[in-house]
Amino acid sequence: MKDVFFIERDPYAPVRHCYTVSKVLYESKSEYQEIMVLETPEFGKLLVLDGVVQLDEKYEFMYHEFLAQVPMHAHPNPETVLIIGGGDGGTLREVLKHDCVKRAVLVDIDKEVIEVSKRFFPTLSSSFEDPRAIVINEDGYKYVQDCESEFDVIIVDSTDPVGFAHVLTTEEFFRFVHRALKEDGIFTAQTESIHYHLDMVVKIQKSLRKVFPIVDLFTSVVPIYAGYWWTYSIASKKHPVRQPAREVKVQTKIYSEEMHRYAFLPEGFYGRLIEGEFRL
Ligand code: AG3
Repeated sequence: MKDVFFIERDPYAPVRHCYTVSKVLYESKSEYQEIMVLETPEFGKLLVLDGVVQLDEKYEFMYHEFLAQVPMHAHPNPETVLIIGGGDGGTLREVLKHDCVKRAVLVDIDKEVIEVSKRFFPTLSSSFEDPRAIVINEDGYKYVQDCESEFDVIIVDSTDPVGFAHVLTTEEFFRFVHRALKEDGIFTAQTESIHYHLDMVVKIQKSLRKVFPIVDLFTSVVPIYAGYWWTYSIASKKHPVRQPAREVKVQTKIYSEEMHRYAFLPEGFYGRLIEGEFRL
């Protein structure tokens, strides 16, 4: 049999990943996007939305653990958590590892992504069975506008900020998030590649600084995302974020107290990057 390849349609990166595919397991067009599930010999299954690979079974933990565990551990006692996007359930799984969480609301605009994840990605979507999980199919941007002092942690696990996810990177949205958080709440969002999307990272960081007193950037390696070196923006009303506020007791593959600190860029380097004194 001949090898079959899938070439990713990354909207910004100057390189395109090409995957060897053993089987196309699912292909459809939902109300919002094209959804595909591909089987690969190297990465396990891939979830592809609008031509961009969102996750693979082999390395998804390197994204989900950092995105969720850093804000969850920076907060001393997160009880109520809001996830915007994240319809595959990976971020929800990480959040629900914490016994202190009483309620985790996941708002994803596209219910077909949740259904597809339930069918093909049980190690991520089993989190939907947890009685503390509340799933809402709505536009997260709209949902957050009606919340006030409700959440300890808010996490955005979105697709690239093109199309309907773009509004989730605006200063206006960050103001709604600020209001939706409790007085010591923490916000985190995935904010793309540190080199290919640096202008976007800087813009997001500067907008967050207009709204929150504490703003920072952490990174992790995600082997399937172009550039590999991925950023997460974090903003806090009160708690420092560069170290965990409590002991790491949850089971993880890569996240630890040490990795939490390591994920943050040295202050001088971070400052020069955001001020545009240094370009990657
Ligand atoms: N969401 C972020 C995917 C970004 C990939 N972008 C890219 N390669 N240009 C992942 C969702 C997983 N829960």
